[in-house]
Amino acid sequence: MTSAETMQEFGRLLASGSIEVVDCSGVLGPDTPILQLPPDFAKTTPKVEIHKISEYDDDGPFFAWNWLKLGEHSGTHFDAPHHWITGRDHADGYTDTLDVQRLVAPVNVIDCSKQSAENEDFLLTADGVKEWEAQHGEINAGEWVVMRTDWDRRADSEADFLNADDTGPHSPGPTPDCIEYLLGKKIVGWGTQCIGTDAGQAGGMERPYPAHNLLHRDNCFGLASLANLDKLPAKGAILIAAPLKIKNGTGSPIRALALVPKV
Ligand code: 23J
Ligand code: MN
Repeated sequence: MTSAETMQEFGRLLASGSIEVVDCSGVLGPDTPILQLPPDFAKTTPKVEIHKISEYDDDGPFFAWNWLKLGEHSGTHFDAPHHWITGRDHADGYTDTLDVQRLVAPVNVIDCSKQSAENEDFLLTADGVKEWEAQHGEINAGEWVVMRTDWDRRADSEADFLNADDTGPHSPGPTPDCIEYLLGKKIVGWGTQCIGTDAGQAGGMERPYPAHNLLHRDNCFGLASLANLDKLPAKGAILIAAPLKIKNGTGSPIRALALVPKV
C-alpha cells in the first residue's frame, strides 16, 4: 500500500471510530496541581488563572472569551530540551524550533500501576523495561515511552497528586539506568502521569533528576501529568504530543491525544 492509500484508509478508520482518539490530558484550571520547589527558589510557577473578558454581557454582547495566567510547565505538559541545563545548546531544543515530525509517534505504555499502588516511590529500572519488552515487543527508535501509574486519579487533589511530606514529594518515576537504556534505543521522549518526568525522590538519586538531565542532554522530550493511559494498549497506539509554538519556550501545556485501534 502507498502512503497515500494508507492515509485514505486511516481517515476512514478515524471517521468510523474504528480508530479511537483518547484524551491523554487533564483539565487545566485554577485547581490544577502545580510543582512545588524547595523554599530556596523564591520564583516559581503560579497557579493557573482564567480571567473572563466577556460572556455575552456588557463587555462583549455577542461573544465569550478569557485570558490566562499560565506557566509553561503547568498541568499536562511538554518539557523541551532547553528546559534543562544539559539541553541548553540544542538550537532545535525550544518549543518554536523543535522538529514537529518527532511529536507524532508510536507509544509504548509500560504499566506500573500495580507497583505504584503498593509503593508510591516505585522506580522503573532498565531491567523492568527489558521484562516489559520480552512480553510486549521491543521499543524502537523514534517512539514515545510512557509510564502508566494511574496517578491521574489523584489529580483533583493537589495534596494527593504531589504526595509530599517532611521528606519531600513521593511519586513513582524512572531510575537513571532506565532513562539511559531508553536513550540507547533512540526514543523521542519519555512521559509520566505525575507532576514531573522524574520520581518525587529523584533529587536524592546518585544521578539526580535522571529524566530531566539525560533526556534533554540528548535533545529528547518529556511529558508530565498525562491522563487516561489505562485506556491505551501496551503497543499499537500513536501519540500526538505537541507544545504551543512559544518563542524560546522551554515547555508548554499540551492536549495529548492517542490514536487507539479498536476494531
Ligand atoms: C523546574 C525545576 C525542577 C523541576 C521541574 C521544573 C519540572 O519537573 C518540570 O515541570 O519540568 S523537576
Ligand atoms: Mn516540565
